[in-house]
Amino acid sequence: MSDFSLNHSEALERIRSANRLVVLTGAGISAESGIPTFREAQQGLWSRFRPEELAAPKAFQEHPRRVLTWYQWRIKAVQAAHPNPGHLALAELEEKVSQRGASFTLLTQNVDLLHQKAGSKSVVKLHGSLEPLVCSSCGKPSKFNLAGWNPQSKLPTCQTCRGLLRPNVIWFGESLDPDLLEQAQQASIRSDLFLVIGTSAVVQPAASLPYLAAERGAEIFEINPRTTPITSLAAYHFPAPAGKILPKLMQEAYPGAENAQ
Ligand code: BV8
Ligand code: ZN
Repeated sequence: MSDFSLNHSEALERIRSANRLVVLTGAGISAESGIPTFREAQQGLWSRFRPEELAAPKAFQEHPRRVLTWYQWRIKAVQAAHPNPGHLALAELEEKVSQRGASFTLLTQNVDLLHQKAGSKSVVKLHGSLEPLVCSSCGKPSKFNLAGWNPQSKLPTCQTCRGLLRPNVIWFGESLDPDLLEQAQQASIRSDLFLVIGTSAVVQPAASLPYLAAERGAEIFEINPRTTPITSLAAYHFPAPAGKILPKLMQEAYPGAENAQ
């Protein structure tokens, strides 16, 4: 564990006084909502596949039924899930930061829309969202309900061009939306405080964003029960689950905050 340059009260002061606060979240912030993290999503039935072998265009071309069944399993997990105190605390933090005229940007790698459900407003969905499905040929969004699809029945197709429907996510080997990536990079470069929460920080180009921030002098805080490549960059590492530590941080930084535990 590398030593951290800030003590706890200094960390709280930074959160209270940041002018341009950016947060990058990964699957870990949804773990306490019962959604398996990306690495854990390879449980049981899926354990014989690596995420890169399911969340990729080649997998969809060669085994569309397998890929859609995996996404159906993930969509059902998300439909059964609710925002946890970590999501709610981030929505509260955004409100507090905006109230004092400072800027707050939430960059998420997650595709479960739980930040939006928790009330977060300025969310940049770097990797898209599980629904609505879109046509893999013409890109048209579809209202098709994958959760209710029978995996033994015919593959869902586009009503306009008969192309196969797919989740509206960015797969490995697919480029992120250039405008969203630019927005995320600009926010990171301008940030003075950058929180990295619940990500193993291996997937590019999202994992490069904290480095962009640090290069320009931003302070990096990390919330993760484990260490990651980012930990060595962090001025402060909270080695705890986000759903526990974020409400606590909010309570300490803003006594009387709503979502405190
Ligand atoms: C691209 C959507 C250009 C789909 C996902 C360098 C530059 C550019 C690209 C690459 C590069 N090097 C390699 C690449 C290729 C690739 C890549 O990064 N590969 C990795 C494996 C090395 N990148 C791409 O393909 C990207 N495209 O760059 O386009 C291009 C074009 C053609 C050819 C080359 C390049 C697209 C990447 C996006 C992929 N899509 N998701 C879907 O969800 O189905 S990525 C997916 O995996 C997630 O969205 C997420 O981003 C990632 C998983 O990461 P995490 O969120 O961190 O989750 P993980 O389970 O790993 O970790 C959870 C963490 O939480 C752990 O640390 C754990 O300790 C912690 N935790 C657990 N519980 C808690 C907790 N923390 C807090 N509280 C808790 N309670
Ligand atoms: Zn179509």
